[in-house]
Amino acid sequence: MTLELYHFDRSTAAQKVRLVLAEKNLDWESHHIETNLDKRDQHDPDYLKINPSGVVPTLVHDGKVIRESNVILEYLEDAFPFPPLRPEDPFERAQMRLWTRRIDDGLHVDSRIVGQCIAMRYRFLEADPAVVEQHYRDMPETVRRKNDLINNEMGVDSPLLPDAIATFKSLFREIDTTLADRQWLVGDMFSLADISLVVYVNRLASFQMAPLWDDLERLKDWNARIMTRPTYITAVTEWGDTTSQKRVELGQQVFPKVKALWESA
Ligand SMILES: N[C@@H](CCC(=O)N[C@@H](CS)C(=O)NCC(=O)O)C(=O)O
Repeated sequence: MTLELYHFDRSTAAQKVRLVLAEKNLDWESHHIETNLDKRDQHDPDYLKINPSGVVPTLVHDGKVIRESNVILEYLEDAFPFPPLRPEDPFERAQMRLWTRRIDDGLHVDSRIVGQCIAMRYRFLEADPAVVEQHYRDMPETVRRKNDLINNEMGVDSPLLPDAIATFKSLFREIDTTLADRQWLVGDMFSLADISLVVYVNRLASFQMAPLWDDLERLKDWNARIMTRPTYITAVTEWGDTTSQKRVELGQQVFPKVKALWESA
């Protein structure tokens, strides 16, 4: 049996797949796809054959290609059921899927909007314009391209940012409320719901935004519980910290503006 993962170290979508692989103690072969502007491996014609959207992650199990991180998580659960990360009870399973689909319903796009407006845009502003132009010409996903072009130009004044911040605020409050009488998001088990969402909390924190949810004690405890799991350390922390010095500085600079958006959301 072989499992191969095409992934990028700091990608949220890849982090959650690596977390599941670690929880299930599965061996896998790494194909590191450098998605930065210097390399742009995600647009390599050979990679596009297995992932036409030009994004990571992609899982290959005994030659079978599976893409879309939420689909990959459920696939791993079906193919390798132990230890389980999905509740047995049909109602709880439905609750778990309501949490995970939030990501595809907009959270992932919103996370990119926030990241691009606060920090990532500088990579594009500082790069050779010909390389940037080629990058966006090669990018298969139209929404991603259109959003980036607005966000690269406007930064924290982007018209897309207020709604993205509002999505995070309401999600984080909902997580905090849900945790009032339980340790994990669904039932009494650590599940794909917890794994999928925690990476977004930490992504926003890497942009120095954690003071925004300082009042959400249960969310903070839940986050800390997951971050101290040995699997989080091997699957996320050891693959590299997203909090570069530049990201810290940029996050601190725009914090007041983002805070105002959070407060008015
Ligand atoms: N819906 C996809 C989204 C994957 C995605 O957006 N991956 C990002 C990294 S988190 C990526 O590959 N970005 C490369 C790019 O935008 O060019 C999934 O969940 O697998």
